Amino acid sequence: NVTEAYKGWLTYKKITGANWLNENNKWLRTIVVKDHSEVMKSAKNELVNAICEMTDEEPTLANAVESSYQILLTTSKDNNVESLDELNEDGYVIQTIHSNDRSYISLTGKTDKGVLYASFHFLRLIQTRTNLDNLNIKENPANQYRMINQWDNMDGSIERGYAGESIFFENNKFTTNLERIKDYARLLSSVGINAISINNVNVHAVETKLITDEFLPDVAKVAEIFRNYAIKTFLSINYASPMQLGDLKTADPLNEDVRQWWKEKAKDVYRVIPDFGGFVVKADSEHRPGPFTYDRNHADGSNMLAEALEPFGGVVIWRCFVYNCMQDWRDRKTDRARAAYDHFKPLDGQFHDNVILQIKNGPMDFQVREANSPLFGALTETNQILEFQVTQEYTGQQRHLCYLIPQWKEILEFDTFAKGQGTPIKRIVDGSTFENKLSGIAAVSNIGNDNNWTGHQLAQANLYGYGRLIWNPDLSTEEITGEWVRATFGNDPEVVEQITTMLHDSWPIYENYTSPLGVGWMVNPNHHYGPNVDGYEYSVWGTYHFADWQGIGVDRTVKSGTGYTAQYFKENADMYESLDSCPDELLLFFHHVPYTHKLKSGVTVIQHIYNTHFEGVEQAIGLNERWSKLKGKIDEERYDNVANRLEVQIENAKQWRDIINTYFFRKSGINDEKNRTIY
Ligand code: GCW
Repeated sequence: NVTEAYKGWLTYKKITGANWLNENNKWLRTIVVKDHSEVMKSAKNELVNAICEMTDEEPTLANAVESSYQILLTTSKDNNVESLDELNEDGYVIQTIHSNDRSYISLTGKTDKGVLYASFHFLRLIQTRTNLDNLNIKENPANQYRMINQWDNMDGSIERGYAGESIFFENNKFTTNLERIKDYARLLSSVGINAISINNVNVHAVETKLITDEFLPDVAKVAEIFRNYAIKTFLSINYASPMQLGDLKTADPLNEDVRQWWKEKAKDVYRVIPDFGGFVVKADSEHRPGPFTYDRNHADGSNMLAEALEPFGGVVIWRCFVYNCMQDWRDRKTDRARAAYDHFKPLDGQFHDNVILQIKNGPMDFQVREANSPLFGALTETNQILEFQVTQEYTGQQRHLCYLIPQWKEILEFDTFAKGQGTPIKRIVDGSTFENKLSGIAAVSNIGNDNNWTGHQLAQANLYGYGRLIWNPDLSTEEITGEWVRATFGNDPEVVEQITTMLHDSWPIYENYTSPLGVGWMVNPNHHYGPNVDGYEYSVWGTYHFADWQGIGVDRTVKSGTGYTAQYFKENADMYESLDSCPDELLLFFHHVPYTHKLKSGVTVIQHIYNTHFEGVEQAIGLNERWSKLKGKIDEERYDNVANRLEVQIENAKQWRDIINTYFFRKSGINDEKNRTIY
């Protein structure tokens, strides 16, 4: 159903209201394309289709700039554009050029990829009604790898997917609906994504065979679609493949037969897909096989794969989500938060230069609030990329509204002090601080085959914003939101205002009625939806809050706890170690305190829990009221989708409120100062 819900931010709504069009239509009538690669064709097609939809006039195509008022797509230098030398591989310049004999708009890239990105940017300018007479824009992406990870299984299910089934696989085969994959490629490349891994990092039996002749031709077809949109394709692999696919008795990375097996395998893959990106690997993590079985470390494991891929220019993206998932809750010394650092910091400098470590933003697991991974800044000689989660596993599963751009911005801006003050995470993962050869950001996708891709219509903003933010981490949340809302819903000021503020308020609202003060979890085991305070309290996963009748929180200090705070550089270690300087929002992540402990905000911990949970529900109700003002201003499909989900959100928020408040009232015996209903 190619409705606006489906088109997302590539909704090229017909431009109504004559003003903008009268002034700017002159620029939109002819497109000159200078060379004819597939990527260039994608750019041209997007422009032609979009302009046609927006203006009702199909632009004509030409081979050279002959008259005035044309759009020129080119990678060549001979068109009066300055500053081309300042562009990197994916960069571009958009310029309205007024030369002696003619005026035209040039979309120039150093490569055809840049031209594609410029074209999408140019269309965004039209969607947001920018005057085109004097454009002068230069863009270089800050990050080299701008990646999406699908957690899709070949049976069609998606691990942590909340928007239907896979668009790639069904019934243990590849889909035949390649058109939908192409539309996904358009969405991704329109925000600058340049890499994708198409299968779940938990690689099960059938998916293990993706790197065999049985499936490689299908992978090649998908890779071709993505290639045309400047996106490289990767696969997640099973570390034990030599045993499961070959007839080896071991997957020991130092075993010669194993090494040879992977070298042959890499040849097979590159024979079919010469520009294949490489392997994504989840090893020794949550029961997945890995080098630990053979008493080898993660440098041994990843370097072995790196050697196999190296002749073809491939890379190994090796995840750092390695921790003991068979912990005993009675053991207070083992701390899951420490795990990634403890495993990988000692290996810094031992990885081949086509290995990239992929590090989750936090040391635990994509909670609504947690500390930032202390590995950022600690690895000085290792390629790395940061991993975000766009899919809302712990943030409402796309039934609740939770706009994550503000959270990601906070993370990227966090000062690690790795090279003294002014070493934010964004400058570590972009490779500039330690001059890494390979660097960037990846994230787990939130899409499935629901007509609107993301289940919750407004969750599209998280995918859009992710791409835009990692292209340029200096963009403000407001800029990103503004673009998305206008491109998606049009320029009606009331629509723009309501949706913008709803998005901006949504993460704090979700935090208010879920787990408090950075402690995390308190969700139902397995599916992770809905409140269950002790759901993970006595389990093996290392995810505890330690609430008793007197207090709550995880003591991660050096002085009396797990010593986790020492993994940070001194300024941050000191800040978190001390109760006085630890920020409120992370208090229970770092400290175990009595319920009567006074926060910097002036209220006690227990009163904070009560207040935020009552408030959170009221705020969720407020979101619904704001949305209802837009009835009639938005098409029904999108309006109803959000309205229905907001109803669910309110009911679930009440559930969260009452379970959390009741739990802590019963534990602590302390009354709510305002005597509100607690059960
Ligand atoms: O938090 C966990 C998720 C798993 C996921 C894992 C990971 C793909 O609950 O579903 O597995 O993270 O990131 O590997």
